[in-house]
Amino acid sequence: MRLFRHLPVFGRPAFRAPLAPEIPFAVIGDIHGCDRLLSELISRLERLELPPQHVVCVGDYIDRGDESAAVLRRLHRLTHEAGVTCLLGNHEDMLIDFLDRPERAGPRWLRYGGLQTLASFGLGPIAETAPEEAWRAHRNALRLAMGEDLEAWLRRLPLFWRSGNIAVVHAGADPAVRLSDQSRRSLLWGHPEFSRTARQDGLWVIHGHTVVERIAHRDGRIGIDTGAYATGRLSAALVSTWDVEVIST
Ligand SMILES: [Mn+2]
Repeated sequence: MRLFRHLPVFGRPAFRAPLAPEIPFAVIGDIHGCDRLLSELISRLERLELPPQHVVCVGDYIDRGDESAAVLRRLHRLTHEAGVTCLLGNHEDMLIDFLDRPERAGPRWLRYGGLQTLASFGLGPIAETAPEEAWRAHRNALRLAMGEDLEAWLRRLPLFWRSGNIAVVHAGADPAVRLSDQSRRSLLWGHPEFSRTARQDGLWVIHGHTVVERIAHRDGRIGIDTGAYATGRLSAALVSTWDVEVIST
């Protein structure tokens, strides 16, 4: 993706809100193995008359859809260029956990769609009840198929990104806690108070993880996961001062 150097104002806003980013940016929602949708959305962002200066992906690149390996490789490539940040999602966290302790983390990962990710890297299925050696063999095969660079990149993904009065996180945040003090669990899996209580510090939170029918704002929260895997609709929120515009596949 080329480096964007344009002024803000993308087009007609989906809604207006007192957002004050340092630069205009785009946030891409949960991809879940839908590489063709990701490719289409990125092309559309690049073709905008005034493209965003930065692109943030909220995590959950893998599982459920069939093209997880292709999504990871595309995002890995993109982050070598300026202006793209990929956050860690709970699904990537489960993959890393699987690499670290396959017999413990593997069965749970399968229940979250891990088989599709294994298949996308050319690995056959494995049963939740498989013996420890089988889990370790599968881990070794996945590690080989991924390659060192991709694994190292995954392990370095940040938990949040911030610009001005806006934070981008995967799932949510504890409204009573500063962004820099959030627990890993709140950011990756959400917090029970997140959807119930407005923050008092003026920080806006853009997030994925929970599927929404329409991208809107409520009490300082903007959810952008439009359920690409099930709906075919992958969305980007284009954020500039006071404006959010939405582009969906
Ligand atoms: Mn998630």
